[in-house]
Amino acid sequence: MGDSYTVNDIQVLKGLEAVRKRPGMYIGDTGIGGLHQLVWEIVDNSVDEALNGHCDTIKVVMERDGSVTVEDSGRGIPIETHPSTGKNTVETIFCSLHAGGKFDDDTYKVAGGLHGVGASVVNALSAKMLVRVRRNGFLHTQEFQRGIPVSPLVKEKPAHGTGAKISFLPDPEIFGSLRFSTEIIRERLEIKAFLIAGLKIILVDHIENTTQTFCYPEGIKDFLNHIMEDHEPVGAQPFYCFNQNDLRFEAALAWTSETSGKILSFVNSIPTPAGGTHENAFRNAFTKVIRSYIEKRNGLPKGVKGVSAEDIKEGLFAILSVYLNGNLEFQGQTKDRLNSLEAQHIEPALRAAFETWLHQNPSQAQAISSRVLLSAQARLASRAARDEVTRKAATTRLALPGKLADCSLNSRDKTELFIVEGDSAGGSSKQARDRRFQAILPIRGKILNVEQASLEKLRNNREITSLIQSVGTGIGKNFDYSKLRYGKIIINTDADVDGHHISTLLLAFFYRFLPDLVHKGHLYLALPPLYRIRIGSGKNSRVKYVFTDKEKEALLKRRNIKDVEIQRFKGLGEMDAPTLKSTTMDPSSRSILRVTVDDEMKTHRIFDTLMGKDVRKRFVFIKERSQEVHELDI
Ligand code: 28F
Repeated sequence: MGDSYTVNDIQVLKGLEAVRKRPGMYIGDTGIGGLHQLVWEIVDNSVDEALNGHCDTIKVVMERDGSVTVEDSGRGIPIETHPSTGKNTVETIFCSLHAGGKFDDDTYKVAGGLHGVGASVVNALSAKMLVRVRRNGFLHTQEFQRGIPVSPLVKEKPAHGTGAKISFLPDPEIFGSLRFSTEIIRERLEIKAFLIAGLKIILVDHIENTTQTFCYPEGIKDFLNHIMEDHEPVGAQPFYCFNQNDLRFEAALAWTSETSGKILSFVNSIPTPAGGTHENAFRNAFTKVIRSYIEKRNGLPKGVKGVSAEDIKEGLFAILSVYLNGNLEFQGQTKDRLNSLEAQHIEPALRAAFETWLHQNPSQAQAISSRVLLSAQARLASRAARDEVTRKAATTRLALPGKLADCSLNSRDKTELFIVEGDSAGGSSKQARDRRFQAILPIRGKILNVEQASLEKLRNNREITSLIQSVGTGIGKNFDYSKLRYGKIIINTDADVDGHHISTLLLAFFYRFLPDLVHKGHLYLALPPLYRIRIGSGKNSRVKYVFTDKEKEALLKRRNIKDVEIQRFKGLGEMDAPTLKSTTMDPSSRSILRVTVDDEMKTHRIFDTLMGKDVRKRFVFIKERSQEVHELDI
């Protein structure tokens, strides 16, 4: 910097300071997610060049020193003095926070990321950054530290071609973890390569010494094939359409005969896992076209009144990629739901394209409409079964299930229902409870997996009916919150694998059929200990309860004690009443966790994965999550 500060310099410093003070506001968090956000911001600038047809190759290198280098074959960042700052354009882009909108709305038709402030945010949060630009026949470089230039823009040796190359080292003062994940970066880069047909993306990892190249000449058609893996499309041939005019978008989709499916949507090549306006418009378009096709051609089968958006979704695999010009608006806790209204305008174009395609491909159209009618019929059958379960529970409501040991108090805000596994745990819980406000319902064995079971099966499941009766509210359209009989519903299962499985099944049941109780915070998990450890003997002995093997090992190692007695609880039934009381039942000493739903979509997906039919998916999930589960903190 020069020796006199201008108003501009002060503004720049203030901007960067704001980023360093509240990094979360700009990149979400300062953990693994925020760390990787830095890479996305820089890569997205290269991707913007590619999206606008100026770049065919992007290379991302994970360096041994923890820095990342991103290089593109675009036009290179302009180096001339920028009229609004009086500085060169590189410095302007990398140091001014509020010079958003890519400075000039005409330069870029579409842009992703933080609307042009991405580069300065990454710079502010990097201990070091080196920018290299090939342009006008020369290499130009400039260096920064924590967002502040430490060199001028230097014109170096002559260089062929054009492009930008940026290396940055995330600042350890800001980030908790500095370890980039090849897998996370790979996944994101592969998606970019799928979304921009023909773009070549190379990922080099100098830590593991691996190089991977992604290039998909058929773009989202290749992407659809990839996510469908070994799923057979109904009607053999996927539908594909694109629009290059005012509103740029592309879609590829196919139905399978299975019930699972996957819709992946993107805006300006950024994933929108929670959907939003574009995805809704997409669903509407296909629902309307298929609905009118069925009504015109076949007519609806007996008993089926109409085709819903849900029916269309069943077995559907789809990629939707939309590009918008203006500022993108996102919604939701994790900002991954698109909220921009312009995206709705894809609906008429999608409808027209799909309609034409159906008329030109009658055999495909026939296969797809049969497939959709099948889900409509299945939906009606399960609705009928669900209503019957509710009716049964509702009519016998006055007679509470025989297995329920009810409490004497009636007031809902003081009472608690403990759901325990098996008669033996039921027996000891009855001894340990305070019968004035604590009720016990023993459940036998594993209750039905509600994600997989047809609703027909639910109806005949005794455990489920007695659960619904005890809770009192009814389910489905008969749900009545005012009839809730207990303020806390506490799931108390053994601390072993079977116990975890049963509590997961119960959680899934509540989440799917009594979601209001979960949202309103009535559901709890008790955490029974796995071991009792008595340290010392006689009068001076102390007792500690521990919840995991890891915790036990840690305790024994830390204390380095000789005189210990360890008791492992095989189940709640084996615990004596005082132990059970103090660890999971007595409000003054127990450990219980309230079940909350942070992110609806995520929870939805987690249950799908845990309880759904795809065993492989379930395995991956459990493997990936197991570490988190061990670290569960109370
Ligand atoms: C490794 C990361 O950041 N690549 C980029 C360009 C190209 C242009 C540009 C970037 C111009 C006036 C803002 C070139 N020629 N890779 C990158 N490549 N930025 S960032 O322009 C920025 C605007 O203010 C570019 C003509 N127009 C644009």
